[in-house]
Amino acid sequence: MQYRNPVIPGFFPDPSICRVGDTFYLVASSFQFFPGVPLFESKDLLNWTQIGHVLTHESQLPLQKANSVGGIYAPTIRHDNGRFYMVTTNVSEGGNFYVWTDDIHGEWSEPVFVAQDGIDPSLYFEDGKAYFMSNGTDDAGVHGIVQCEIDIATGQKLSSAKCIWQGTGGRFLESPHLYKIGKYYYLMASEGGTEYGHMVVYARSTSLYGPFESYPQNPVLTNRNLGGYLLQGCGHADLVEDVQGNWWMVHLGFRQIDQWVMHHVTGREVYLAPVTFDENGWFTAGVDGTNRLTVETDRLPDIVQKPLQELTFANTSPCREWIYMNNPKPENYEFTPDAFRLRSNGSSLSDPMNAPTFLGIRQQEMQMTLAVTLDSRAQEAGVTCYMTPEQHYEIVVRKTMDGTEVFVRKTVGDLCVEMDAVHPEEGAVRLIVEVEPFTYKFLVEQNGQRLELGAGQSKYLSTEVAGNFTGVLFGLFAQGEVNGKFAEFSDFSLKSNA
Ligand code: 6LW
Repeated sequence: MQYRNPVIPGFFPDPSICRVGDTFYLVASSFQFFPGVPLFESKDLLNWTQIGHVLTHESQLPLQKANSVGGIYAPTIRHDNGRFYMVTTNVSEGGNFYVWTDDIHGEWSEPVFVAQDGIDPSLYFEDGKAYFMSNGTDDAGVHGIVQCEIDIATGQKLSSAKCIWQGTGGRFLESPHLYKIGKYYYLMASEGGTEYGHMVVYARSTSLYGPFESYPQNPVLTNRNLGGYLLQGCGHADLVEDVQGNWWMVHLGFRQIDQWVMHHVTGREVYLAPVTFDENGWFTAGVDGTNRLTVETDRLPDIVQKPLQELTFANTSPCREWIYMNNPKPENYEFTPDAFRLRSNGSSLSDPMNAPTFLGIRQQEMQMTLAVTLDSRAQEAGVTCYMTPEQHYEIVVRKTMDGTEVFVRKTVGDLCVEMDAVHPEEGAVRLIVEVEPFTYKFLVEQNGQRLELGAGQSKYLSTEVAGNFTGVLFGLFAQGEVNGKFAEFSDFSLKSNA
């Protein structure tokens, strides 16, 4: 059979996976968005259901100081002795911490902090002991993958941190994970940076603290030499064994908007690659050390991979598919079964720190249609294609002295353009975004009449332009004067045309 990659499309970077019984669990980074650390489950590695988020309370996730490259970086999920742990870094406040739960569908604990620097923390459990590692600096001042034993109840360090590996010489050694498989400890990491040079590397040892011997054929997985292939940036991986005893790797990668156009807007997504051990205890991954958009395998017989379904307000919910920017002020949001109501808190989409009233849902494909009905009393409300405070396009419905105007505003860096406005009658309008690989087209509809408002080139919203770690979100927003008046969004639809 063949399976399709990505297995989870859209901005879900830095995947980490574990299996408990016959169920796989996966988490991803969330940066400045709230709630934090999306959590998925799957029975078959191909079809994933988002069951919520790990960090759902402000006490677990203070984001007041998080800008568009701040907040929550690379999480790791592990299970030990009946308990799930998720360890991560809030780079804007607090550093490395973990939370735990005994009920994966329930609430997680308050944060337990670990006084060890570095990002991309991971946990390894053995014989009742817990080990913490990160890509940081050890207690002797040596930089690399550093490891210490911790008290898992308190987060206290029980040993000094020791650098156990410095990688193979590529830049940005990151995302370490340790596994014991057979007689070896395997230490897997990434190098090359999370762009086009990204790669997965590993080393092994018979001891937990090394010395580690590098896999002679490193990198074990990279698409860096696949010029002109849509899937790029493969790295930041985690391993899991399925019930049948097959090994798999989940890793991040991204899809360019076109074969020869090195821009991507859908963020870093989740990819799956088969892993095979040889008789000497080394493993290979993917298709000749690369990963592909379709992968041939006989390991997943009879599994039907479901396509993306149309998303509506009925089958999505706030705090699951819909996420806020930074810590939201609940009084500015109202929800009914049919509508989301938003009112301005005075900040705007271009405000670098102060989060506007906003609910966003990920762009998961490069060909999509979004439509929503907006009945607004707010000074400004609408639908945005949002990457960062400096990169966003939106349809704005603005109230003026003379009534309502609808227009497209495009912000790219310090350039801001407002296109020609149309003037609908009072009452609701339907806003439509036609998403294509190279463009976002914006339309407005009222009384059966559809008007084109303009278009924006997708590449200016890309990660290559924005220089960030996320992907485009389609956001519903209200901004401008704080007048207590709501903008009501209803009849939402987002569907893939891919
Ligand atoms: C993350 C690092 C990375 O901490 O990107 O691709 C950083 N890898 O491991 C942010 O997602």
